[in-house]
Formats: sequence, C-alpha cells, structure tokens
Amino acid sequence: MRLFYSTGSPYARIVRIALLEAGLDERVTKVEVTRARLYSSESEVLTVNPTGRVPTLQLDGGSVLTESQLILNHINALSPSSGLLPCDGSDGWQILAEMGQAWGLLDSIVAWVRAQPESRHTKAIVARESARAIRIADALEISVAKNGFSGRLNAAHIVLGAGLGLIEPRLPVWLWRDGRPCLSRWFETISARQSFRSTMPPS
Ligand SMILES: N[C@@H](CCC(=O)N[C@@H](CS)C(=O)NCC(=O)O)C(=O)O
Repeated sequence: MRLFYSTGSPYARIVRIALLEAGLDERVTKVEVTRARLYSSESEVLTVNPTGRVPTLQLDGGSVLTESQLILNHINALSPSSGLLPCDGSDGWQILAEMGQAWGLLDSIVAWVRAQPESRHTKAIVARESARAIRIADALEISVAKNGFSGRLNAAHIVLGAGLGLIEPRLPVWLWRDGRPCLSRWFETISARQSFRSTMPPS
C-alpha cells in the first residue's frame, strides 16, 4: 500500500495515527507531498487520484481510497482486533456518535484556519465556524468531565486529538484550553502517545 500525505494535513494525520495504532504502518509506503505541490498541478497525488487530496491510500490491488473516514473503515477492516471502529453496535454506537462530534469540531477548525487572516470576506465564515467549534468543545468538556473518555483508544479519540492538535500551531487566536480543564488534560494524555508524537503537525 502507498499513502500520500502532507505533514500539515489533519485528515492525513488521522490516517497516519490509525495505521500506527492498528500495527499496519510498516505495510505502507509513505509518499510525502509538500504543501506547495499539493496545491499545484504538479502534485504527486494527481498521478493516482483526480480529487488531488490527501490522505490518499493506494491499495496493493490498485484501488485508490480517498476521504479519511473511508480509509479509517478500511484500516479497521484490515485490523478488526484494533477495536478502532467497531461496526457491530457492541459499543452502543458510542464511538460513531463521538466521532461525529469530533469530526464536526475538526471541520470547523479547518474552515476557521482557512479563513485566516480574518477579512471582510471571511468574517461571516469565522463567526459561524468559531461558534460551532466553541459549542462542540463545550459539549466535549462536559462529556470528558463525566466519563473521562477512558478505555481503549478508538477512532473518535484519534479524530478529536488531531482536531485539537491543529489549534495551537495553526489557530493560536483560539485559547481553547481556557475554561476546559478536562478536555485539556485529556489532550495532554493522548498527545503523549507515540503515534501522536511522531505525527505532530509543523507549526
Ligand atoms: N474530506 C477530506 C478532506 C481532505 C482535505 O481537505 N485534504 C486537504 C489537505 S488538509 C487537501 O488535500 N487539499 C488539497 C486540495 O484541496 O487540492 C478527508 O476527510 O480526507
């Protein structure tokens, strides 16, 4: 398998962390695409995937997977014992529910980052996406305070960790830790994992 990724992409980071956590990383050849090339017609991704986006996972049989959520499904299918994304309802669909919230937060952070520096044209986007991100982070603070997000690492944790991990390097204007001590502690704990440390986004 070949994974096309860029170091700054939180979506590609989710896949990179999931591969490490599922014990599949060594089976995958990595193709790093610089940010400049990713957004150009010279991008290596375009040789296999017309969407031009990372993450892109080319399977040994030739199929090309794109969209991080779909790639997570594939990783889970290759390594069901990893328990990253149970698809049988054995967890009461809790992980899917948490993953939806985490994804909402990540998408808002990305939209907010892309609207920087804030201008007359992006003001409405920043207002909408920052309100959404704050709402979700507040809800997560309550959930973490209640149940601690304890237990085995799962796909929802990876998505949330990758989303929060984007804020300090790319959105320093949002002091998200203020008033959210439980979520902040949870983030410190997950960030200490080797899979998170080895995929830190550049600042
Ligand atoms: N929904 C996609 C989003 C992926 C995405 O937006 N990737 C960005 C980097 S963060 C990208 O490849 N951009 C290149 C482009 O838009 O041409 C996923 O979950 O994989």
